[in-house]
Amino acid sequence: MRKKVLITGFEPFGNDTVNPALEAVKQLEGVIIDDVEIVTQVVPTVFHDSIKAAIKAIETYEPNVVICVGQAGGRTQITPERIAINVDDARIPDNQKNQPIDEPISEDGPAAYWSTLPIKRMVHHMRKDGVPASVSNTAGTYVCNHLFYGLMHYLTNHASQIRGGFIHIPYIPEQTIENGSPSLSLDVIVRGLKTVAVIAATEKDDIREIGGTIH
Ligand code: PCA
Repeated sequence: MRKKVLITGFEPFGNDTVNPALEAVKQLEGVIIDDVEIVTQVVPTVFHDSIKAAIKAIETYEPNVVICVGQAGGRTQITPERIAINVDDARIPDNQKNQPIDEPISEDGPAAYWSTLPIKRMVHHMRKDGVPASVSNTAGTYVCNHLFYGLMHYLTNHASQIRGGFIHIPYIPEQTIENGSPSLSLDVIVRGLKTVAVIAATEKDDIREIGGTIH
């Protein structure tokens, strides 16, 4: 039976005019790999509006799996996030000039939600395919963590059979020409996200493999 994976990507934010997540979703729209169909949604880099856009897409597409993707400048690998925490603490304003500081995302929500994607299995398969990848234990406290928390809060309360999670990706080379930050080519990022989509859609259980961090 065909499985549908919704992948969301953020618009550029801060000083960037490009967001690799947006560039990746443009290439992933409509891709079909075996029995897995990818649909995509662009989301604004704005607190609350990003959650609304993702929920609207979930209600429209009724996917089996939702994977939200955002840029994590400075990272060297594709990083499935383990956990979303219930706090907004913005270091820079979002694209609508909101800058919440130490505010809960949901007043009555739990402190955190786990990703319900098989994060270590996704890392394992990306690495096997030559794509640099690791599990991340923090999605930060900006709009990405906010969307991740809002997604899991919605899925927990409305549609628990849909699995969801978040993946941060590095800069692409065109963003790092002057600043010397690490980057991954868009081709490699797209390849990694295709692997992730297939694994997330077809494998429910995670694997037990060393991959934690000391700090
Ligand atoms: N990255 C930001 C928000 C949008 C994006 O792509 C973050 O990590 O919060």
